[in-house]
Amino acid sequence: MSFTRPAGIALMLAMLGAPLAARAEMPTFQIVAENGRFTPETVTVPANTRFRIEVTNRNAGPEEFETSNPLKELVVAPGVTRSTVFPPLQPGSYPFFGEFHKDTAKGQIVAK
Ligand SMILES: [Cu+2]
Repeated sequence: MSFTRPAGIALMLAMLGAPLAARAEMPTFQIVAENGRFTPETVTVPANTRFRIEVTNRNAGPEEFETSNPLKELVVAPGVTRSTVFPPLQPGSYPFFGEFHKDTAKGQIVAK
């Protein structure tokens, strides 16, 4: 199959645009790491839906946002915001913790 030049460009733009649209529509949830804790400590997300967790670190040092099921590790330098995308989760609760403040930085993602 061959395309005229304008059609080819339009097709390329459409292909580039699709992931951008998916990114914009993905549910995103903010978590702040501060004073060795996460806020909020319970994050409710839609079940069976990919979503993004965005972690802002306001601690003086680095923090690592971590879940063991599914396995996710996100190291965040102080003053930085980083995000990670979770796969669709079955309804249930999924603990997370801060690797560098294990005693205090604890929470859970609740999928419903
Ligand atoms: Cu870790």
